[in-house]
Amino acid sequence: MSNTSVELTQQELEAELDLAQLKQLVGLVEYDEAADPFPVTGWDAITFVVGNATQTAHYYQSAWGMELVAYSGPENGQMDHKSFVLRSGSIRFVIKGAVKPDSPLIAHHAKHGDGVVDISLEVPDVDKCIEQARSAGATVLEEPYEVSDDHGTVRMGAIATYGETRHTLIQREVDGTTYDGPYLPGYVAKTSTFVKRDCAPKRLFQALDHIVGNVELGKMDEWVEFYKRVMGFTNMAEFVGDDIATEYSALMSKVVASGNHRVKFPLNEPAVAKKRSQIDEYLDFYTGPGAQHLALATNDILRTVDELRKEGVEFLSTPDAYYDAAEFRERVGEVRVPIEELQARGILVDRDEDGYLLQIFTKPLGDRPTVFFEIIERHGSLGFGKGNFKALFESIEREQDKRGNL
Ligand code: TYF
Ligand code: FE
Repeated sequence: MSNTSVELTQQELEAELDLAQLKQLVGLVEYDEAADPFPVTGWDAITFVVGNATQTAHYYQSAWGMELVAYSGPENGQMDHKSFVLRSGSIRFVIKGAVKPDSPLIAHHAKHGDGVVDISLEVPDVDKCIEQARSAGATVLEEPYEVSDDHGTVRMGAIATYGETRHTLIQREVDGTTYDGPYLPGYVAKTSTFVKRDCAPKRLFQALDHIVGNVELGKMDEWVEFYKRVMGFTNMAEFVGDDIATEYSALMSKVVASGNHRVKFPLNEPAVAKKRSQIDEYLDFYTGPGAQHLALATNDILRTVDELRKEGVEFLSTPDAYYDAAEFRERVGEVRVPIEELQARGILVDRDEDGYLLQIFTKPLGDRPTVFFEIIERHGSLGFGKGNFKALFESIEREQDKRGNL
């Protein structure tokens, strides 16, 4: 563990986050970057294709307190679709929706509904990453290329991952100069016309912790191997194995992470159990593998949940029995707020040898039972809430039942 100088992404710097804060928020670890075959600086952007980007961009501002920072669309010569770039802390969401009736986004949306099309990563050397990916057998969707505007030059490439999801790799420093535009060439800076009481962005979440991928039955290990072989990721200890799978969760899960754990990808596959797996339900409604949930990191989960609920965001419920269970208080020990405050909001707690975490899950965000968010507040724990899997999966299954799942 030699390298302590984990680089900050441009977005993290702009969000005024330092390494100590990030370490707490998303559980960073030190690692030997020199030996990394596919160095990743961090998340660059998460791109969603939706049925109505104009309204979805409004929702992320009004309900989720995000800030509009950039735009591309017919008004600036990009006729195919509208694309809104939103920020909260160090995370950037790009929301795209078709304008032209023959936009390729239409077919994508017809097939998958609202969902994540691109998990873009910032890398220091895009050519090195694409070469590594190719030699490890990955599908290269875009060879390295450059785009420029008045703000400078960005170098990009793209590889395929599960389903129709891609990883665009973005190098923002080219020949010693860092691109200083609002997002990418082709986008113009845009601030919101959305006026909210005091107008200040709420920053309800500060960073992205992990993105979970759902893959088909029997494919989880292949995708774990993909991330290890292609991107040099390593396994994290947490997993859901056979035992839990058949008992109540109907899924299997393993986690891979980039060297410093900035980027973490749990991967789920369905398991055969009493009821149809929540992962099968996802695969049916998304029409294949895709991103299932994004975990948004906050340092004040009580405020985040209160603000979101005030705006009508719905969360999965947690029965009182979860907090009343005899072993509960013993298991979780001392946390920074009274348990009653957590219970009043349905926030889950888990503790492991490194510390604890607080987490809560929204209901599906769109019309299909596919993509949802998790809100997570870490206090030392590097896990994913293993101790909550039972309560969480039961809650998900209650929602499935309401949707008529067998
Ligand atoms: O990311 C995780 O592993 C936790 C638990 O369908 C989880 O957030 C796992 C699978 C799932 C929902 C949540
Ligand atoms: Fe999660």
